[in-house]
Amino acid sequence: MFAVFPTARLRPSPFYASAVAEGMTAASIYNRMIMPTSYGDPQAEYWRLINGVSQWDVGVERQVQLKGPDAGVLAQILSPRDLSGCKVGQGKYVPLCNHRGTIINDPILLKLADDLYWLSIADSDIWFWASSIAAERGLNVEVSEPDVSPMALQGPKAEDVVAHVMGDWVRGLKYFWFRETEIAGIPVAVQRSGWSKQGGFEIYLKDGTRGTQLWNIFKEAGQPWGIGPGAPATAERTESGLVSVGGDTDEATNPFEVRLGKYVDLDVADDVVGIQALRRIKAEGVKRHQLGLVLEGETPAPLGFRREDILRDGKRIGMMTNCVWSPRMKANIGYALIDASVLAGETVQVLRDQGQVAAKLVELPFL
Ligand code: THG
Repeated sequence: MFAVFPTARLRPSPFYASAVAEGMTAASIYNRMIMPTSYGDPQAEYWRLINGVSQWDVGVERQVQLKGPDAGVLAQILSPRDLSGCKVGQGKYVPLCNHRGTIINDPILLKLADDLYWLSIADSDIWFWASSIAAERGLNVEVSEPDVSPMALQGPKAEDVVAHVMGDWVRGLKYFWFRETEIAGIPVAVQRSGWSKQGGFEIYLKDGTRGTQLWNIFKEAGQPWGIGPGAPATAERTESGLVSVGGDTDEATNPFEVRLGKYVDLDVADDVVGIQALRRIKAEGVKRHQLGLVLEGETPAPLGFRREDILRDGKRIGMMTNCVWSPRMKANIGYALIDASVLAGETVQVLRDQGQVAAKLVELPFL
């Protein structure tokens, strides 16, 4: 039995009661909210995501809403990715940087209307950031955190379940595109997205009083496909090469170092936060890069509370930022953030609590 004490300050998600009813056994804190991370059977949860369909309470992915005549201007000022081609109904993955070019969050941006955007954020306080920058730049835009909470359905059978509930039109949604609609009178936005590479959708609930009802609609509809509860899965996301900002990044990591350079357009306007630093970093040459690590050993040995140093020929070249047992690769795998001169194919040593462990550097994604 797991006990936490939801309070107004810890902001339980609208799906919190459902997560408890499903037998949640572990949780983490994300955006100062409770994020369920396990329901007691990590093996079953992993294989359900790989082979079936998994239902996640990801209400912690808060929305920062930009509303008003300058909403689009603010979105572009916050993001070093060129947003000029973004259409209403489209989402885009937009790493956000500070003025030094350090990555501070990696939201999905949803364009709901020409004057209405959501930033569906990872774990940092972008509401404060966006409202400060809007005020300092004198923009005509209201920044708020609306009552919107995503629930994810992930896995190869997610599309069948979501189509069964919402209609076959969802099969035609392109990646990160979404539609606002209702189900049983509950206002939602349905997007093809989610923090896995197994395919799936996110249902953004727009009325926090109806979380249990929405959860149960999908839980019941998913029975023929063997739906069950799950959570963003460290093993799957690592195998798939997804970045966890704040986990795989530190206080100095820029997007180029963690394979997010393709979401940076160096010719956006000079007033975009961080763009001048990013141009300088690119011109001077990026000093670190991110590769995969396949560690020796046949027993699961996940990363503990701290990142672990990586050595080559006895010299520190960087750190291992995550590590997890991969059920499909049958090895401990992780990410290395290391000197850009050290390349895939080389063997390095990771300084673990149990001693030095040899690891091979490989290109990401693993699978
Ligand atoms: N869903 C929603 N909000 C979120 C997340 C989510 N906010 C926080 C966090 N996750 C943001 N991080 C990511 C990281 C990667 C992806 C999505 C959200 C992703 N990336 C694909 C990839 O890297 O292959 C595709 C990116 C692209 O090329 O456009 O899907 O999960 N609502």
